[in-house]
Order: sequence, then structure tokens, then C-alpha cells
Amino acid sequence: MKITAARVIVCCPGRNFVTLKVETDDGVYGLGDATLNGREKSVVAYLEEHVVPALIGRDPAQIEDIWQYFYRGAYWRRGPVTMSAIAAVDTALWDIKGKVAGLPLYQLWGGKSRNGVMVYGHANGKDLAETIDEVARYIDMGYKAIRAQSGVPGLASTYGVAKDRLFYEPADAALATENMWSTAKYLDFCPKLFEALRARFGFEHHLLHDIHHRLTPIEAGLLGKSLEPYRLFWMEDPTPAENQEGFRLIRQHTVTPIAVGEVFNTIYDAQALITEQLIDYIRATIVHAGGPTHLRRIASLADLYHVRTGCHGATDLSPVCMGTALNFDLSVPNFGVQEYMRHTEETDAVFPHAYTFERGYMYPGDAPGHGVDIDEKLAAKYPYRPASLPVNRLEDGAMWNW
Ligand code: GCO
Ligand code: MG
Repeated sequence: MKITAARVIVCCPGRNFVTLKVETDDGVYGLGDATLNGREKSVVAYLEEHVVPALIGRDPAQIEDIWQYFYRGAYWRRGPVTMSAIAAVDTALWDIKGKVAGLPLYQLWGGKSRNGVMVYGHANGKDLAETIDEVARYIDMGYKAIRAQSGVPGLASTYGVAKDRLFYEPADAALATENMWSTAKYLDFCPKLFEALRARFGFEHHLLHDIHHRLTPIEAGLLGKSLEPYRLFWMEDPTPAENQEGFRLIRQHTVTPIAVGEVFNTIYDAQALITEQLIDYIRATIVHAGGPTHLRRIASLADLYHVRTGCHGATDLSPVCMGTALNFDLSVPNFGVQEYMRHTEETDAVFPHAYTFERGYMYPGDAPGHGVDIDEKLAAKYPYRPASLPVNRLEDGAMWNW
């Protein structure tokens, strides 16, 4: 079997997606997600200029060798653009292998470690009262785990507060919009939010919260400590993780579990965090961390150190990524939780998929491969629209982490 063609498909059914379609001489094809939010065209260029020409003629069954070829062979290793491109190839090749074998990917990866994949949804409100209502809505929909984000009193815009009730979609303007941040206002408000949520709903559901890299380690230690009575499932991205040592400081001060890694692209980004047990959940995912081949390696390392998986699953991760992630989640022994932000109806129509949601759990389905297809004719009706993620400034105008 040989790879005869590889095409990059860009579409915007509600938001931008980059999909790689790898075709073979016996008619089987595979799909991989290559979407890098706000930087889509960089990955398109990387794939078209440097990856696709080197793929043609190769045996698609040689997944590990092809992965190593594009990782070691690039000389310039790592980085989100390179690793998203490698992920797209890797995912498409696993999809082909699954289709050839007639098996869903989780079967190729050792079968089911559990019956279903617990997912968490996003309850976002502009203030405390609205966030409480949103959490109630998610409980009614059957979610067992819910991420709660709320507008902070005194701040005009806050991370995670949706304009739309279906999902939170931050990349909304061609040029980055500017948000404002105050750590003092946030630290004052955040424990009140979770106190109110536990008072109203008790402890039956898992509650999660995303800090989105906004705090210093010592501030994160303080927040984690003040949230301990409300027993969060996790606090996510408390501080930027370029400095992995910073997490030692957080750990000295709080037992609130920590999740990190949605922006990671290799095992090295998480090496100290995992081996020193500085985090509890690793959020690296299929599309940005080198595809299933590399993510399974990260999960194996994490398993040795009691770190569980919690894959990123915002709307910028396409259904192709979601289908692959669900196969990974079902099979990996140290699964923790999967993020699930529903896609628009337009997106779901462009990417017909086998996965389903039922009472707080998702199931990848039993279609061969990852179980997600693309309707190219429909995709062509939604051309690319430039959209950037916002930036953040402190109240005095200084740039901050978004
Ligand atoms: C999350 C994320 C997202 C990201 C977005 C960036 O936890 O789901 O933080 O909201 O900001 O995916 O592309
Ligand atoms: Mg996040």
C-alpha cells in the first residue's frame, strides 16, 4: 500500500478548521486534524511546503517511522506548528490503519479500559447568579463534571465568559481584541463562586476551573488553598508553564489538584511536571502534541507518576481530533476526564461522526479508524475567515498572559 496524495482542507463552518486527508492507492483514506487556533495558515504552509511532498509514495502502515522522520528529520524540533502538522499526519495514518483492520482505534490500542469517557462541559456566566444557572443547566443535561467560569465584578471582560450559550469561542475578531485583568479582583471573587456553587449543588458533581495562566505561582498557591473546602476536580493552568519549577511552589501550598498542558506540544514540556508529580492531570491533546503516537507516550510516562489524562477539547479541536481523543480516552489506563465543548450544527454536518454523548459520558463508536469523516462539498461552502485569540492587559495597561 502506498500514499498517493495528501491534501489540506481549510473550512470555517462556524470556526476555522484545518484537516489533512491522506489518500492511498487502494482507495482507503485517513483524516487528521491540524487546527492551530489563530495560526491556522502557518500549519497549512508547513504541511503543504514541507510534509506533503515527503509523504507521497510512503507505506502508510509505517506510522512510527513516518513520525520519527518528520520529528527527527526536521532538525528544527518541536513547537506548535511542527507538532500540529506531525499530529495531522499521524492521526490520518492511524485512521488508515484502523480502516484497513476494520477496527476502531481503541481496539488497536489494547481495547477498552472503561465503558465510557467522562466529559466535562463549560458553564459560563457573566456573574455569579448566571453561572449558578448555567451549572444547573449542565446538571440537567446529565453532565457529571462541569467547568465553571464567571465574570469578575469590576472587570469588563473575563476569560471564559461566553457570548453564546452553546459554547465559549474566544477567537472572534480578525485582529486580537483586548481584555482586562486584575489578579486582586479575581482572587477576591473566585472562592465566593465555588462556595456558592457547593452551597447550591452539594458535592455530587465534579467542579473544574480554568485560571488560564493568569497567576504567579505564589498567587496560585493562595487560590488553591482558598478553594480546598470546595474540593475542585482541578484548577487548570494556574501559571504559565514555561517555568516548570514554578509548580513546586504551588505544590508546597495547596492540595487542590492541578491540570496543565493544553498548549504543550511534546513530552519534554511536561517532563519535570510529571516526574516530580507537580501536576495531577496532563491536558496535552492529539492535535497539538504530535498525534496519538506521541500522546500515548506522554500518557505512559504520566501513568508511572499517578498523573492522569485530561485532554483539551475546546471548539478549536475539530471533530476529527475529538473522535481520535475519545478512542485514546477509552483505551488509556490512566484516563481522568475529557473536555467537551459542543460544536455548531454546521461543524457537525461538515464532519459526520460516530461519537455520541449520553448522560455525561461520550463513546467513540465502533466505526473503523477514529470514526470521523469530512463532507468536502459542504466544507467548500465555508471558506476560511481570519480570527485571532484575544490579548490581555492589566488595569495599568501592561501586557499580561491571556
Ligand atoms: C480550554 C481552553 C480554551 C482555549 C482555546 C484556545 O480550557 O478549553 O483554555 O478555552 O483558550 O482552546 O485555542
Ligand atoms: Mg484551558
